[in-house]
Amino acid sequence: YAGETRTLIAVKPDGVQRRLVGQIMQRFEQRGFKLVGLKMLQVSDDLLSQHYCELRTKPFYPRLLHYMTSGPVVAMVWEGHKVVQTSRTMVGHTNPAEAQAGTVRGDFSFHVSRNVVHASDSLEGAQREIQLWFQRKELLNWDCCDQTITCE
Ligand code: DGT
Ligand code: DGI
Repeated sequence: YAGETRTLIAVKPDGVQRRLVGQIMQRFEQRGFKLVGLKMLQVSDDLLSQHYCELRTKPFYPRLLHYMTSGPVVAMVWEGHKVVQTSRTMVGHTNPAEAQAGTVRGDFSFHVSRNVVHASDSLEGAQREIQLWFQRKELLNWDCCDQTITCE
């Protein structure tokens, strides 16, 4: 299972403040994905400027930085078959007003400025973000006891 797809999921400060961490993690666990990295951190401006490099020129960028540094974030790396695209589906549309019920954003939020969770949006993005947020030694390779049950 080395080389299996991985993605970065982060519970943003509003999600931590609202005590949604457990419920969000539970959704990824029950879907069958494997947790390979987990930490709580106060995110730095430097990390965010790299993480959101494509949004640096947006009018809402200063507010986005302020929000993302307003409290702790819980960052995790999940592994599994097509985990990047499946977790985007689980997280829902960037704008919670357009997110389907049953998604994290569709169930727990209503405004784009406080959308509870981050999920990498492409394979390349996921690789870049995981390297940015986690050191190699913080990611664990381990055998999940159900991995021959949940997929071929
Ligand atoms: P504007 O000029 O007020 O229409 O909005 P922009 O283009 O300066 O900034 P943008 O793209 O963040 O805002 C789109 C709309 O969403 C805008 O009407 C105001 C609302 N909005 C976006 N982000 C936030 C936010 O963080 N807080 C609040 N209160 N409203 C926001
Ligand atoms: O990958 P996503 O988080 O779904 O979406 P993105 O990379 O386009 O945007 C990153 C974050 O920026 C998003 O989770 C919330 C914030 N954002 C996006 N559009 C707006 C915004 N924040 C505000 N305040 N206003 C926006 O229009």
